[in-house]
Amino acid sequence: MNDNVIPAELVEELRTAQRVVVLTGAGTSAESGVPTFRDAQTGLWARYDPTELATPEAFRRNPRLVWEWYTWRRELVAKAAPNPGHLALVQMQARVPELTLITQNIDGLHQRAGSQQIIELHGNLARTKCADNGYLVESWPPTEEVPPHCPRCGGLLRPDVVWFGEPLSKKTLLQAITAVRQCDLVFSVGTSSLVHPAASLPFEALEQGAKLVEINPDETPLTPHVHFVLYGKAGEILPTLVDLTWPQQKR
Ligand code: BJW
Repeated sequence: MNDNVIPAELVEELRTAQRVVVLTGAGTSAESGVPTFRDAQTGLWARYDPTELATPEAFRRNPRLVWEWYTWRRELVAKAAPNPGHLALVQMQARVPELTLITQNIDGLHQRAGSQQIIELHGNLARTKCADNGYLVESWPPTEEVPPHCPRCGGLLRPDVVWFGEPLSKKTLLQAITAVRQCDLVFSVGTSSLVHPAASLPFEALEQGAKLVEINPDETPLTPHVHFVLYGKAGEILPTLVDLTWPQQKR
């Protein structure tokens, strides 16, 4: 990523912004070795389409398969570390008066990098809940059953994530909408902008007069609507942008 690719106008927008929202997707964790949602899966999982596993129907049809897929992903994420993109967002948050990080990712890598004020739209892989009653479950007795059963009601356990066709938490979505409606600048980073309501958030900001920036190696449905497109990897562009914007405070 060449410094000249980042427009001076964007650097000025970021330097003077009071309220910034960063919306991240799976591409933000790609450089940590976590496959994006629509990338081909590897190994054992190569023959499964993630968009067909992340549904309540898939869980009803084959709870074991879905549980094991999430176990595999949990293990992958445990071995991964935050990348320079995650770390640059921590720096950005330290320098902007108010920065809200909204993530679609369930991997917890922003938290591990040190970001604060994170709105997790699609839940978190580290939490488990009862598929019947929604109780959050911290632990359960050792068992051979896959998935295990809820210690409170006997229902099946599942990850506390939001699958296709399931509503997002009202409170979480409201927090995200409020943040985008009040901000000056929105970054959409490493997301295909295909999945709603997350993909609608930058449009809410646009309606209120905010400037939009997209960071992605590829075009997305959002690209024609943004003020600045930075084609490339989040782990390269974000650190460069932070260094250009606050040059005296090099990391
Ligand atoms: C890089 C990079 C690098 C690579 N650097 N970039 C309105 C219109 C149309 C449809 C709908 C609508 N409203 C709702 C819907 C239906 C549906 C939906 O959006 N469907 C579309 C696919 C058409 N939405 C829902 O079902 C949502 N629920 C809902 O709306 O409920 C309403 C309701 C109300 C009342 C009762 C009942 C229902 C829920 C959506 C939940 C999404 N869940 C998942 C799974 C989470 C758990 C898990 O991870 O397993 O969330 S699906 C999956 O997609 C996951 C992701 O968070 C999400 C977004 O994917 P993301 O992050 O964009 O990843 P990718 O892989 O798509 O893209 C990666 C990008 O990175 C690419 O662009 C690369 O180029 C880029 N990249 N390397 C920067 N190094």
